[in-house]
Amino acid sequence: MEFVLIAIAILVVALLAGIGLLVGAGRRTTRLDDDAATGTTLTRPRPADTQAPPAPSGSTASGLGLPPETVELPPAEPEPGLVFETPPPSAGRLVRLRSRLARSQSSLGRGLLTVLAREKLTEDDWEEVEETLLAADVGIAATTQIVERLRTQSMVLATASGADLRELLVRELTAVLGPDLDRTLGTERRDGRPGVVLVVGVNGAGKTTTVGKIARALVGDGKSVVLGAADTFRAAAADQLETWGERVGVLTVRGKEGGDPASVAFEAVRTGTEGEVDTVVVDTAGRLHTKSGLMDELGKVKRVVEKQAPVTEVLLVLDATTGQNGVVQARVFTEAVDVTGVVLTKLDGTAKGGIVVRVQQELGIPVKLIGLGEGADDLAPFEARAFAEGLVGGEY
Ligand SMILES: Nc1nc2c(ncn2[C@@H]2O[C@H](COP(=O)(O)OP(=O)(O)OP(=O)(O)O)[C@@H](O)[C@H]2O)c(=O)[nH]1
Ligand SMILES: [Mg+2]
Repeated sequence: MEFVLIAIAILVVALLAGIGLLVGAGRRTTRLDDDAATGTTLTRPRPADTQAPPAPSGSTASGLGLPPETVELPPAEPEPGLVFETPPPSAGRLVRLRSRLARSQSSLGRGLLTVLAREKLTEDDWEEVEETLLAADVGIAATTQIVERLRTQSMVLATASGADLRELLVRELTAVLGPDLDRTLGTERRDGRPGVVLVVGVNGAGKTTTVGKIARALVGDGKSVVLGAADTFRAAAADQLETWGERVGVLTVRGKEGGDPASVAFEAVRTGTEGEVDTVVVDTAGRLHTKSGLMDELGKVKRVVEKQAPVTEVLLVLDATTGQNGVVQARVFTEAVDVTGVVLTKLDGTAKGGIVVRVQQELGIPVKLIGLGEGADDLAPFEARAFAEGLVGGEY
């Protein structure tokens, strides 16, 4: 009799668990991981087969009381009726997007070309050239270099056609943009571990948007990606990131609002390592709940992540419209974490495209990516020549 009762109890429990899993599979995202200590949840778009809930990851398994096993990320398939977007590859994007630098063009390109086209250049004209470059935030050192080089070519300038002048200017601007700097993004797997990209910057600079855009570009280049929502300052930040991920079928690891950012980052990298993805991209906060300094916290996030895998790229996101202020902020970040590349966002909204030159010269760090709009694919790998062409404007 006892055995019969036990058997019935087991049946009832199994039935309830089965119903629970089916209901769970109907949600917008599937919850794979619930780590009580960190409150980390792992979500990704629900697999198409609703009858078979996704295989739990190692951490999930321990959360559910199942034996740990290797993480096998469920196949990335959209919910019925939804189609994952296929973003364009990253190569050649700047050439396509360079006209977005139109505001810079109108002040810098047109301004300079008008002066240089004058028949005989006077001291006043050269001063005007200098002022135009400074107004575009090119910085004193580079401005001096450009003006000096143009002056030595004034004989050539006197007879040059419009197209020749434009070419000359593009060449001089390219030269101060550091055409030979190594701008390779550290996103590749190394020694059996994913590339880890940490994205830092002040509040509102465009970090989350940039992480989302990077994920799309990587997917467009055929890479597998996991996102870490280590901005736990507000829950909406993780939602924002998750939405970016879901559109292209990328998994987001997130934590509780106010939780420990380092744990979320750690968990994201662990998931990426076990799932053998190419790249883990970690978004961080520009503000904190706790009194501990943001810089201390970022340092901690990096140290904790490195227990799993080396951080292969630290990207500092700077809002191009903030000018000198942005450069000052940037120094603080470079002291806290070893920044390896700069992302300049909102270059579509400023006439000060020359800020790229200043940032590179004053920080000694290459600009690797630029944001040229709010659209999902408005992020481009930086290329000196294409950027100079964008600044000068005209037909190419
Ligand atoms: N025009 C333009 N807007 C951008 C660009 N990059 C980001 N933005 C906008 O900037 C705003 C802030 O972007 P977020 O990505 O939320 O900034 P964040 O650094 O994550 O901000 P916090 O999480 O609050 O620290 C959003 O409205 C973005 O759409 C860009 O390249 N061009
Ligand atoms: Mg953000």
